[in-house]
Amino acid sequence: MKYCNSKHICVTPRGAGTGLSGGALPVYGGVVLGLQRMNSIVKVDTENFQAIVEPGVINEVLQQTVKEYGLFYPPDPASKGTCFIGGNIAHCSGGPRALKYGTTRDYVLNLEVVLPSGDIIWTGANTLKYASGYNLTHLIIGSEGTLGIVTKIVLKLIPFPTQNSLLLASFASPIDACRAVSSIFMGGCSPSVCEFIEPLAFRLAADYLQVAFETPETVQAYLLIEIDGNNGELIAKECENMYTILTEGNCLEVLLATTTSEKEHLWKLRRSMGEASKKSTVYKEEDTVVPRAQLPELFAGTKTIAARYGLRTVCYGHAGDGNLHINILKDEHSDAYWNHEVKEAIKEIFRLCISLGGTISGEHGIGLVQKEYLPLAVSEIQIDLMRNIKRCFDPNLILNPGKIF
Ligand code: 2HG
Ligand code: ZN
Repeated sequence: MKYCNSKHICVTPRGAGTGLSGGALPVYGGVVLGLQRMNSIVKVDTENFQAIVEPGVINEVLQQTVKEYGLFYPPDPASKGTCFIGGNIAHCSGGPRALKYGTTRDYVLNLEVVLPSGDIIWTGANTLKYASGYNLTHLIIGSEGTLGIVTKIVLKLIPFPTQNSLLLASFASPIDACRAVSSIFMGGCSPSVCEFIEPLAFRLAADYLQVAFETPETVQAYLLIEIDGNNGELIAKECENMYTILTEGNCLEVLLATTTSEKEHLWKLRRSMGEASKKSTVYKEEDTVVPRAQLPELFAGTKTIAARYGLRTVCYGHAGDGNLHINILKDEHSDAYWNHEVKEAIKEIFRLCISLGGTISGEHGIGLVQKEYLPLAVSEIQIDLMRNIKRCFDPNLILNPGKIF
């Protein structure tokens, strides 16, 4: 870093490259700094419930390692079998279980960071509480590799929840499904996962995985809901309450996955929906997020806008967080249409999302592909503050240039 900084050579840090906003692309050339070889789990501290890892550790490898000690690292992006912890820090990654357990930000205590100058700092302390000046740890989390390169991560762990139930509720109306999401919480339930899924997403995933998954014509939306904990009776009681709420919310049927293989089958389908969409056609994936009671309006408005532009979309995502992934499918549209008119459709969807109290990215970040839309969501003053913070960390602007703003 010292050399590149002195020579004004761009450096783009890169983890596993599973990011969805082009954040690890070296758009100005220079050096791509691969972190895959910094892949050791330095320590699992079973007394303090902490893990110290390097950025190139795969998310699921960490989860499986700490599970052997009865501990849990909850953040579970769909790409958890491939993505690195370092990339999860860069984007403050979420995933289905963020609903109950929070996102990456909620588990990071301290970071060793190499600054563009080559100086090495720790941003916090290995403590569960921190109020010793500005929180530089949280400033680095979500900075998409533009402020510093994370070389060690101290994570908080929690006890592993030993039991869970997985429900699949089907609805004739996607609006009813979206409405049921806030009813579930207002009815006193606190699921660990509450995913909204359109049937097309299941069909694409089933084709991609070459497995069977029937989506009857009558079903126009699903909710995939998990309830977890350590007390089977309490979980069963909450499932009954959930069943009552879903039935009152016009659901057609509620299936309970009881065996591990049934649960794994559903999760495999859910987690491959992004890849399946990509495999079926060129697509633009959006990561809109609104207060969850506004999901019905976001979904309905999106479909109206897409129809007006003749665009097919497939929607799924973390409904409990109000975080809806809208995958816009290119299909047979021309490149010209795809690169111009479709951007107008995206702006309309983002304006709708913001008008509902939301913003343009809940977990995938801005990177390269959402940069042009950021001013829709944040003010010029906010962007100026971000620019000044960037200049403070990286006065020569060599680190991951061209991203976010
Ligand atoms: C998911 O929730 C990921 O599946 C990826 O955030 C979403 O690729 C996508 O659209
Ligand atoms: Zn997601």
